[in-house]
Amino acid sequence: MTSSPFPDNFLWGAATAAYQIEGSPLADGAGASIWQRFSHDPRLMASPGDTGDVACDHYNRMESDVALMKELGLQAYRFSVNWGRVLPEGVGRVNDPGLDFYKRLVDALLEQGIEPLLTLHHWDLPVALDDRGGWLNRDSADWFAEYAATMYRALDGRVKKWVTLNEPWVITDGGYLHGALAPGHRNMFEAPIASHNLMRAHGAAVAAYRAEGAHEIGLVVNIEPKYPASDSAEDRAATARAEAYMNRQYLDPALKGRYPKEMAEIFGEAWPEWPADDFKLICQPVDFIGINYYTRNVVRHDPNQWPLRASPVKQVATHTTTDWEVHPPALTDMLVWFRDIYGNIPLYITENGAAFYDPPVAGPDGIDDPLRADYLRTHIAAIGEAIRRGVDVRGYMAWSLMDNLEWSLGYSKRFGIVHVDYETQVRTPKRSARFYSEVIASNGANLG
Ligand code: PNW
Repeated sequence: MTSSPFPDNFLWGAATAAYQIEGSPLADGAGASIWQRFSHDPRLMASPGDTGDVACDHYNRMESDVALMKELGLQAYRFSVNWGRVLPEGVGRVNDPGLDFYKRLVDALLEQGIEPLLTLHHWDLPVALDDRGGWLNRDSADWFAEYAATMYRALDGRVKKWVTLNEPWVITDGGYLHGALAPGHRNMFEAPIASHNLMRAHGAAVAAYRAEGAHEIGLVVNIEPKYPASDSAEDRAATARAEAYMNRQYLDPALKGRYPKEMAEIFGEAWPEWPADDFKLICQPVDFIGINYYTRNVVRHDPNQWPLRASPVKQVATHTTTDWEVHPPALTDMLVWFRDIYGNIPLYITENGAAFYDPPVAGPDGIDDPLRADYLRTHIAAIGEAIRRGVDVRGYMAWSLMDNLEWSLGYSKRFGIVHVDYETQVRTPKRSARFYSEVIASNGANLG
Protein backbone atom coordinates (compact mmCIF):
# COMPACT_ATOMS: atom_id res chain seq x y z
CA MET A 1 0.00 0.00 0.00
CA THR A 2 1.33 3.40 -0.96
CA SER A 3 -0.58 6.49 0.09
CA SER A 4 -1.87 8.87 -2.56
CA PRO A 5 0.39 11.77 -3.61
CA PHE A 6 -2.68 13.63 -4.87
CA PRO A 7 -4.04 16.46 -2.68
CA ASP A 8 -7.57 16.06 -1.31
CA ASN A 9 -9.01 18.74 -3.60
CA PHE A 10 -7.34 17.30 -6.75
CA LEU A 11 -9.84 17.56 -9.61
CA TRP A 12 -10.52 14.40 -11.64
CA GLY A 13 -12.41 14.77 -14.91
CA ALA A 14 -12.61 14.12 -18.62
CA ALA A 15 -12.42 16.35 -21.69
CA THR A 16 -14.08 16.80 -25.08
CA ALA A 17 -14.30 19.52 -27.74
CA ALA A 18 -17.37 20.95 -29.46
CA TYR A 19 -16.81 19.99 -33.11
CA GLN A 20 -15.63 16.52 -32.16
CA ILE A 21 -18.79 15.48 -30.28
CA GLU A 22 -21.74 17.85 -30.70
CA GLY A 23 -23.09 17.24 -34.20
CA SER A 24 -25.86 19.55 -35.49
CA PRO A 25 -23.23 22.15 -36.42
CA LEU A 26 -25.71 24.46 -38.14
CA ALA A 27 -28.71 23.94 -35.85
CA ASP A 28 -30.75 26.73 -34.30
CA GLY A 29 -29.14 29.58 -36.19
CA ALA A 30 -25.46 28.65 -35.71
CA GLY A 31 -22.86 30.05 -38.13
CA ALA A 32 -20.60 27.53 -39.87
CA SER A 33 -17.04 26.97 -38.64
CA ILE A 34 -13.84 26.31 -40.59
CA TRP A 35 -14.15 22.66 -39.53
CA GLN A 36 -17.56 22.46 -41.18
CA ARG A 37 -16.00 23.72 -44.40
CA PHE A 38 -12.80 21.63 -44.13
CA SER A 39 -14.49 18.32 -43.27
CA HIS A 40 -16.89 18.67 -46.19
CA ASP A 41 -13.98 18.86 -48.67
CA PRO A 42 -12.86 15.25 -49.25
CA ARG A 43 -9.57 16.45 -50.77
CA LEU A 44 -8.55 17.92 -47.44
CA MET A 45 -9.60 15.18 -45.02
CA ALA A 46 -7.22 12.28 -44.40
CA SER A 47 -10.45 10.38 -43.72
CA PRO A 48 -12.74 11.63 -46.53
CA GLY A 49 -16.45 11.53 -45.77
CA ASP A 50 -16.10 11.79 -42.01
CA THR A 51 -17.62 15.08 -40.86
CA GLY A 52 -18.96 16.57 -37.63
CA ASP A 53 -22.54 16.64 -38.99
CA VAL A 54 -23.70 14.02 -36.48
CA ALA A 55 -20.58 13.08 -34.47
CA CYS A 56 -21.76 11.81 -31.05
CA ASP A 57 -25.02 13.74 -31.33
CA HIS A 58 -24.14 15.32 -28.00
CA TYR A 59 -26.12 18.44 -28.94
CA ASN A 60 -29.29 16.34 -28.61
CA ARG A 61 -28.06 13.95 -25.91
CA MET A 62 -26.45 16.41 -23.53
CA GLU A 63 -28.61 15.54 -20.49
CA SER A 64 -27.97 11.80 -20.69
CA ASP A 65 -24.25 12.41 -21.34
CA VAL A 66 -24.05 14.48 -18.13
CA ALA A 67 -25.84 11.65 -16.29
CA LEU A 68 -23.17 9.26 -17.62
CA MET A 69 -20.42 11.56 -16.30
CA LYS A 70 -22.09 11.44 -12.91
CA GLU A 71 -22.32 7.65 -13.06
CA LEU A 72 -18.57 7.47 -13.78
CA GLY A 73 -17.89 9.68 -10.74
CA LEU A 74 -16.31 12.56 -12.70
CA GLN A 75 -15.69 15.66 -10.60
CA ALA A 76 -15.01 17.94 -13.57
CA TYR A 77 -15.81 18.17 -17.27
CA ARG A 78 -13.72 20.12 -19.76
CA PHE A 79 -15.65 21.11 -22.89
CA SER A 80 -15.40 23.81 -25.53
CA VAL A 81 -17.86 26.28 -26.97
CA ASN A 82 -18.51 26.46 -30.71
CA TRP A 83 -17.99 30.20 -31.25
CA GLY A 84 -20.38 30.30 -34.24
CA ARG A 85 -23.30 28.90 -32.23
CA VAL A 86 -23.09 31.95 -30.00
CA LEU A 87 -21.99 34.56 -32.56
CA PRO A 88 -22.95 33.30 -36.05
CA GLU A 89 -20.92 36.07 -37.74
CA GLY A 90 -18.12 35.74 -35.17
CA VAL A 91 -18.84 39.21 -33.79
CA GLY A 92 -21.93 41.36 -33.30
CA ARG A 93 -25.29 39.62 -33.12
CA VAL A 94 -25.70 37.00 -30.35
CA ASN A 95 -27.68 33.86 -31.25
CA ASP A 96 -29.63 33.12 -28.08
CA PRO A 97 -30.59 29.48 -28.83
CA GLY A 98 -26.89 28.64 -29.32
CA LEU A 99 -25.84 30.36 -26.12
CA ASP A 100 -28.71 28.63 -24.36
CA PHE A 101 -27.24 25.19 -25.16
CA TYR A 102 -24.11 26.02 -23.15
CA LYS A 103 -26.16 27.56 -20.31
CA ARG A 104 -28.18 24.34 -20.08
CA LEU A 105 -25.00 22.25 -20.17
CA VAL A 106 -23.41 24.24 -17.34
CA ASP A 107 -26.62 24.06 -15.28
CA ALA A 108 -26.83 20.29 -15.79
CA LEU A 109 -23.20 19.86 -14.71
CA LEU A 110 -23.62 22.01 -11.60
CA GLU A 111 -26.79 20.15 -10.67
CA GLN A 112 -24.72 16.93 -10.61
CA GLY A 113 -21.88 18.55 -8.69
CA ILE A 114 -19.53 18.40 -11.71
CA GLU A 115 -17.24 21.40 -12.15
CA PRO A 116 -17.26 22.88 -15.66
CA LEU A 117 -13.92 23.84 -17.28
CA LEU A 118 -14.83 25.93 -20.29
CA THR A 119 -12.51 26.27 -23.29
CA LEU A 120 -13.45 29.26 -25.41
CA HIS A 121 -11.67 28.13 -28.56
CA HIS A 122 -10.90 24.57 -29.59
CA TRP A 123 -10.21 25.18 -33.30
CA ASP A 124 -13.72 25.83 -34.75
CA LEU A 125 -13.27 29.41 -35.93
CA PRO A 126 -16.44 30.86 -37.56
CA VAL A 127 -16.10 30.92 -41.38
CA ALA A 128 -17.35 34.52 -41.31
CA LEU A 129 -14.07 35.41 -39.56
CA ASP A 130 -11.91 33.11 -41.69
CA ASP A 131 -13.30 34.98 -44.70
CA ARG A 132 -11.82 38.12 -43.15
CA GLY A 133 -8.39 36.48 -42.83
CA GLY A 134 -8.97 34.48 -39.68
CA TRP A 135 -5.93 34.40 -37.39
CA LEU A 136 -3.88 36.25 -40.03
CA ASN A 137 -5.94 39.38 -39.37
CA ARG A 138 -4.67 41.50 -36.46
CA ASP A 139 -8.32 42.33 -35.62
CA SER A 140 -8.73 38.72 -34.48
CA ALA A 141 -7.61 39.76 -30.97
CA ASP A 142 -10.59 42.13 -30.76
CA TRP A 143 -12.99 39.53 -32.20
CA PHE A 144 -11.85 37.00 -29.63
CA ALA A 145 -12.08 39.47 -26.72
CA GLU A 146 -15.67 40.30 -27.74
CA TYR A 147 -16.60 36.61 -27.90
CA ALA A 148 -14.88 35.97 -24.56
CA ALA A 149 -16.71 38.85 -22.87
CA THR A 150 -20.04 37.54 -24.24
CA MET A 151 -19.37 34.17 -22.62
CA TYR A 152 -18.19 35.66 -19.30
CA ARG A 153 -21.34 37.78 -19.03
CA ALA A 154 -23.52 34.75 -19.75
CA LEU A 155 -21.79 32.21 -17.50
CA ASP A 156 -19.37 33.86 -15.09
CA GLY A 157 -19.81 32.73 -11.51
CA ARG A 158 -21.34 29.45 -12.65
CA VAL A 159 -18.19 28.66 -14.64
CA LYS A 160 -15.14 29.39 -12.51
CA LYS A 161 -12.37 27.89 -14.65
CA TRP A 162 -11.89 29.37 -18.11
CA VAL A 163 -9.44 28.45 -20.87
CA THR A 164 -8.76 30.89 -23.69
CA LEU A 165 -7.21 28.72 -26.43
CA ASN A 166 -6.65 25.01 -26.88
CA GLU A 167 -3.21 24.23 -28.33
CA PRO A 168 -2.20 27.25 -30.43
CA TRP A 169 0.70 25.12 -31.74
CA VAL A 170 -1.67 22.63 -33.35
CA ILE A 171 -3.80 25.44 -34.80
CA THR A 172 -0.85 26.97 -36.62
CA ASP A 173 1.30 23.93 -37.36
CA GLY A 174 -1.70 21.99 -38.69
CA GLY A 175 -3.81 24.86 -40.00
CA TYR A 176 -1.29 27.33 -41.46
CA LEU A 177 2.06 25.52 -41.97
CA HIS A 178 1.33 21.92 -43.04
CA GLY A 179 -2.35 22.14 -43.98
CA ALA A 180 -3.47 18.90 -42.33
CA LEU A 181 -6.08 20.77 -40.25
CA ALA A 182 -8.51 23.62 -40.93
CA PRO A 183 -8.19 26.09 -42.55
CA GLY A 184 -5.71 23.94 -44.51
CA HIS A 185 -3.05 26.49 -45.47
CA ARG A 186 0.57 25.54 -46.20
CA ASN A 187 2.57 28.70 -45.83
CA MET A 188 5.74 29.34 -43.84
CA PHE A 189 5.16 33.09 -43.91
CA GLU A 190 1.64 32.80 -42.50
CA ALA A 191 2.43 30.43 -39.61
CA PRO A 192 4.31 32.91 -37.35
CA ILE A 193 1.67 35.59 -37.99
CA ALA A 194 -1.19 33.23 -37.08
CA SER A 195 0.69 32.15 -33.93
CA HIS A 196 1.37 35.72 -32.89
CA ASN A 197 -2.24 36.81 -33.41
CA LEU A 198 -3.46 33.77 -31.46
CA MET A 199 -1.28 34.89 -28.57
CA ARG A 200 -2.54 38.47 -28.87
CA ALA A 201 -6.09 37.07 -28.81
CA HIS A 202 -5.26 35.04 -25.70
CA GLY A 203 -3.96 38.20 -23.97
CA ALA A 204 -6.95 40.27 -25.06
CA ALA A 205 -9.35 37.60 -23.70
CA VAL A 206 -7.51 37.51 -20.37
CA ALA A 207 -7.70 41.32 -20.15
CA ALA A 208 -11.43 41.25 -21.01
CA TYR A 209 -11.96 38.70 -18.27
CA ARG A 210 -10.11 40.77 -15.66
CA ALA A 211 -12.40 43.68 -16.62
CA GLU A 212 -15.45 41.49 -15.92
CA GLY A 213 -14.09 40.48 -12.47
CA ALA A 214 -12.27 37.22 -13.11
CA HIS A 215 -12.23 33.96 -11.22
CA GLU A 216 -9.63 31.70 -12.82
CA ILE A 217 -8.30 31.82 -16.34
CA GLY A 218 -5.58 29.95 -18.17
CA LEU A 219 -4.09 28.86 -21.49
CA VAL A 220 -3.92 25.26 -22.70
CA VAL A 221 -0.82 24.10 -24.60
CA ASN A 222 0.31 20.71 -25.88
CA ILE A 223 3.76 19.71 -24.68
CA GLU A 224 5.80 16.86 -26.15
CA PRO A 225 9.15 16.53 -24.33
CA LYS A 226 12.15 16.37 -26.68
CA TYR A 227 15.19 14.18 -26.00
CA PRO A 228 18.34 14.21 -28.15
CA ALA A 229 19.01 10.96 -30.05
CA SER A 230 22.74 11.30 -29.29
CA ASP A 231 25.15 13.58 -27.50
CA SER A 232 26.32 15.18 -30.74
CA ALA A 233 26.16 18.98 -30.94
CA GLU A 234 23.96 18.66 -34.06
CA ASP A 235 21.38 16.43 -32.37
CA ARG A 236 21.33 18.64 -29.29
CA ALA A 237 20.80 21.76 -31.41
CA ALA A 238 18.02 19.99 -33.35
CA THR A 239 16.40 19.04 -30.04
CA ALA A 240 16.58 22.64 -28.84
CA ARG A 241 14.86 23.81 -32.05
CA ALA A 242 12.14 21.18 -31.71
CA GLU A 243 11.57 22.13 -28.08
CA ALA A 244 11.42 25.85 -28.88
CA TYR A 245 9.06 25.33 -31.81
CA MET A 246 6.57 23.00 -30.15
CA ASN A 247 6.93 23.46 -26.39
CA ARG A 248 8.08 27.05 -25.82
CA GLN A 249 6.73 29.05 -28.79
CA TYR A 250 3.54 29.89 -26.84
CA LEU A 251 4.58 29.53 -23.19
CA ASP A 252 7.56 31.89 -23.51
CA PRO A 253 5.55 34.88 -24.82
CA ALA A 254 2.61 34.18 -22.46
CA LEU A 255 4.74 33.79 -19.32
CA LYS A 256 8.04 35.56 -20.11
CA GLY A 257 6.97 38.16 -22.68
CA ARG A 258 9.33 37.06 -25.48
CA TYR A 259 9.83 34.32 -28.06
CA PRO A 260 12.57 31.67 -27.82
CA LYS A 261 15.64 32.78 -29.80
CA GLU A 262 15.46 29.61 -31.92
CA MET A 263 12.27 30.87 -33.64
CA ALA A 264 14.21 33.23 -35.93
CA GLU A 265 16.65 30.43 -36.76
CA ILE A 266 13.76 28.08 -37.65
CA PHE A 267 11.69 30.48 -39.75
CA GLY A 268 14.49 32.59 -41.24
CA GLU A 269 13.15 35.40 -43.44
CA ALA A 270 9.58 34.36 -42.54
CA TRP A 271 10.10 35.41 -38.91
CA PRO A 272 9.06 39.09 -38.62
CA GLU A 273 10.02 41.80 -36.13
CA TRP A 274 7.13 42.08 -33.70
CA PRO A 275 5.87 45.37 -32.24
CA ALA A 276 7.25 45.56 -28.66
CA ASP A 277 3.84 46.63 -27.31
CA ASP A 278 2.31 43.34 -28.42
CA PHE A 279 4.14 41.51 -25.64
CA LYS A 280 2.43 43.65 -23.00
CA LEU A 281 -0.89 42.36 -24.32
CA ILE A 282 0.29 38.76 -24.68
CA CYS A 283 2.03 38.46 -21.30
CA GLN A 284 -0.97 38.92 -18.97
CA PRO A 285 -0.86 37.16 -15.59
CA VAL A 286 -2.77 33.86 -15.79
CA ASP A 287 -4.12 31.76 -12.93
CA PHE A 288 -3.14 28.39 -14.33
CA ILE A 289 -1.66 26.62 -17.33
CA GLY A 290 -3.35 23.58 -18.83
CA ILE A 291 -1.06 21.01 -20.40
CA ASN A 292 -2.10 18.36 -22.89
CA TYR A 293 0.35 15.47 -22.83
CA TYR A 294 0.29 12.44 -25.13
CA THR A 295 3.84 11.41 -26.03
CA ARG A 296 7.50 12.35 -26.22
CA ASN A 297 9.98 12.57 -29.11
CA VAL A 298 13.57 11.43 -29.48
CA VAL A 299 15.08 13.93 -31.94
CA ARG A 300 17.94 13.84 -34.45
CA HIS A 301 19.37 16.44 -36.79
CA ASP A 302 17.82 16.10 -40.26
CA PRO A 303 18.68 18.68 -42.92
CA ASN A 304 15.78 17.49 -45.11
CA GLN A 305 13.06 18.25 -42.58
CA TRP A 306 11.46 21.61 -43.30
CA PRO A 307 11.56 24.02 -41.51
CA LEU A 308 12.89 22.44 -38.29
CA ARG A 309 15.85 20.45 -39.64
CA ALA A 310 14.99 17.90 -36.96
CA SER A 311 13.05 14.66 -37.07
CA PRO A 312 11.85 12.05 -34.57
CA VAL A 313 13.59 8.70 -34.17
CA LYS A 314 11.06 5.92 -33.76
CA GLN A 315 11.61 3.96 -30.55
CA VAL A 316 11.09 0.28 -29.79
CA ALA A 317 8.06 0.72 -27.54
CA THR A 318 4.28 0.42 -27.50
CA HIS A 319 2.70 2.87 -29.93
CA THR A 320 -0.93 4.00 -30.10
CA THR A 321 -3.00 3.86 -33.30
CA THR A 322 -2.03 7.51 -33.93
CA ASP A 323 1.55 6.14 -33.87
CA TRP A 324 2.46 7.97 -30.67
CA GLU A 325 5.03 6.31 -28.41
CA VAL A 326 3.75 5.38 -24.95
CA HIS A 327 6.38 6.72 -22.53
CA PRO A 328 4.97 7.80 -19.14
CA PRO A 329 8.26 8.90 -17.49
CA ALA A 330 8.38 11.82 -19.94
CA LEU A 331 5.24 13.21 -18.30
CA THR A 332 7.04 13.47 -14.95
CA ASP A 333 10.09 14.99 -16.67
CA MET A 334 7.90 17.49 -18.51
CA LEU A 335 6.12 18.71 -15.36
CA VAL A 336 9.46 19.19 -13.57
CA TRP A 337 10.84 20.91 -16.72
CA PHE A 338 7.86 23.29 -16.72
CA ARG A 339 8.32 24.22 -13.06
CA ASP A 340 12.07 24.77 -13.51
CA ILE A 341 11.61 27.08 -16.52
CA TYR A 342 8.37 28.93 -15.75
CA GLY A 343 7.99 28.67 -11.96
CA ASN A 344 5.48 26.84 -9.80
CA ILE A 345 2.30 28.05 -11.57
CA PRO A 346 -0.80 25.91 -10.84
CA LEU A 347 -1.08 23.26 -13.54
CA TYR A 348 -3.88 21.07 -14.83
CA ILE A 349 -3.35 18.15 -17.15
CA THR A 350 -6.19 19.18 -19.45
CA GLU A 351 -5.80 16.22 -21.85
CA ASN A 352 -4.10 12.84 -21.64
CA GLY A 353 -5.14 9.60 -23.25
CA ALA A 354 -4.60 7.20 -26.11
CA ALA A 355 -6.21 5.87 -29.27
CA PHE A 356 -6.10 2.09 -29.37
CA TYR A 357 -8.08 -0.29 -31.53
CA ASP A 358 -11.60 -0.92 -30.25
CA PRO A 359 -14.32 -2.60 -32.31
CA PRO A 360 -17.08 -0.42 -33.81
CA VAL A 361 -19.78 -2.31 -31.86
CA ALA A 362 -19.48 -3.30 -28.19
CA GLY A 363 -19.76 -7.03 -27.45
CA PRO A 364 -22.01 -8.58 -24.78
CA ASP A 365 -19.25 -8.10 -22.20
CA GLY A 366 -18.61 -4.49 -23.17
CA ILE A 367 -15.23 -3.24 -24.34
CA ASP A 368 -12.06 -4.60 -22.84
CA ASP A 369 -9.27 -2.05 -23.45
CA PRO A 370 -6.33 -3.09 -21.28
CA LEU A 371 -3.80 -0.94 -23.17
CA ARG A 372 -5.83 2.23 -22.57
CA ALA A 373 -6.44 1.37 -18.90
CA ASP A 374 -2.70 0.80 -18.51
CA TYR A 375 -1.95 4.08 -20.31
CA LEU A 376 -4.15 5.93 -17.81
CA ARG A 377 -2.68 4.11 -14.80
CA THR A 378 0.95 4.72 -15.72
CA HIS A 379 0.42 8.36 -16.73
CA ILE A 380 -1.58 9.21 -13.61
CA ALA A 381 1.20 7.58 -11.56
CA ALA A 382 3.73 9.76 -13.45
CA ILE A 383 1.78 12.85 -12.39
CA GLY A 384 1.79 11.59 -8.80
CA GLU A 385 5.57 11.37 -9.03
CA ALA A 386 5.80 15.01 -10.22
CA ILE A 387 3.58 16.08 -7.31
CA ARG A 388 5.96 14.25 -4.93
CA ARG A 389 8.75 16.32 -6.47
CA GLY A 390 6.86 19.51 -5.62
CA VAL A 391 5.12 20.42 -8.89
CA ASP A 392 1.74 22.10 -8.27
CA VAL A 393 -0.59 19.89 -10.36
CA ARG A 394 -4.24 20.44 -9.42
CA GLY A 395 -6.26 18.24 -11.74
CA TYR A 396 -6.37 15.65 -14.52
CA MET A 397 -8.75 15.46 -17.48
CA ALA A 398 -8.76 12.20 -19.44
CA TRP A 399 -8.96 12.60 -23.23
CA SER A 400 -11.57 11.78 -24.05
CA LEU A 401 -14.87 11.23 -22.28
CA MET A 402 -16.09 9.37 -25.38
CA ASP A 403 -14.94 8.27 -28.82
CA ASN A 404 -15.31 11.16 -31.26
CA LEU A 405 -14.20 12.76 -34.54
CA GLU A 406 -10.40 12.77 -34.45
CA TRP A 407 -10.33 15.83 -36.75
CA SER A 408 -8.99 14.98 -40.24
CA LEU A 409 -8.31 11.38 -39.13
CA GLY A 410 -12.03 10.84 -38.66
CA TYR A 411 -13.90 8.32 -36.52
CA SER A 412 -11.49 5.40 -36.79
CA LYS A 413 -9.20 6.72 -34.04
CA ARG A 414 -10.96 5.98 -30.75
CA PHE A 415 -9.69 7.97 -27.76
CA GLY A 416 -12.77 7.54 -25.54
CA ILE A 417 -12.97 5.91 -22.14
CA VAL A 418 -16.60 5.50 -23.20
CA HIS A 419 -17.24 3.65 -26.47
CA VAL A 420 -19.63 5.18 -29.00
CA ASP A 421 -21.48 2.99 -31.50
CA TYR A 422 -21.90 5.48 -34.36
CA GLU A 423 -24.82 3.54 -35.89
CA THR A 424 -26.96 3.61 -32.75
CA GLN A 425 -25.26 6.31 -30.63
CA VAL A 426 -25.21 3.82 -27.74
CA ARG A 427 -22.54 4.70 -25.15
CA THR A 428 -20.68 1.86 -23.41
CA PRO A 429 -18.11 2.62 -20.70
CA LYS A 430 -14.93 0.69 -21.54
CA ARG A 431 -12.88 -1.17 -18.95
CA SER A 432 -10.63 1.94 -18.84
CA ALA A 433 -13.62 4.04 -17.70
CA ARG A 434 -14.36 1.59 -14.87
CA PHE A 435 -10.69 1.67 -13.91
CA TYR A 436 -10.71 5.48 -13.96
CA SER A 437 -13.81 5.57 -11.71
CA GLU A 438 -11.85 3.56 -9.14
CA VAL A 439 -8.89 5.94 -9.43
CA ILE A 440 -11.23 8.84 -8.71
CA ALA A 441 -12.90 7.06 -5.78
CA SER A 442 -9.50 6.35 -4.17
CA ASN A 443 -8.06 9.79 -5.09
CA GLY A 444 -5.25 8.12 -7.00
CA ALA A 445 -3.97 5.76 -4.32
CA ASN A 446 -2.19 2.47 -5.18
CA LEU A 447 -1.41 3.03 -8.83
CA GLY A 448 1.90 1.15 -8.65
C1 PNW B 1 -5.24 17.25 -29.18
N1 PNW B 1 0.56 16.56 -31.91
O1 PNW B 1 -4.68 17.42 -30.44
C2 PNW B 1 -6.57 17.97 -29.25
O2 PNW B 1 -6.71 18.96 -28.27
C3 PNW B 1 -7.76 17.07 -29.30
O3 PNW B 1 -8.84 17.75 -29.86
C4 PNW B 1 -7.40 15.79 -30.04
O4 PNW B 1 -8.50 14.98 -30.28
C5 PNW B 1 -6.39 15.07 -29.18
O5 PNW B 1 -5.27 15.89 -28.89
C6 PNW B 1 -5.88 13.77 -29.78
O6 PNW B 1 -5.17 14.00 -30.96
C7 PNW B 1 -3.36 17.16 -30.73
O7 PNW B 1 0.79 16.27 -33.10
C8 PNW B 1 -3.07 16.90 -32.05
O8 PNW B 1 1.47 16.69 -31.10
C9 PNW B 1 -1.76 16.71 -32.44
C10 PNW B 1 -0.76 16.78 -31.50
C11 PNW B 1 -1.03 17.06 -30.17
C12 PNW B 1 -2.36 17.24 -29.79
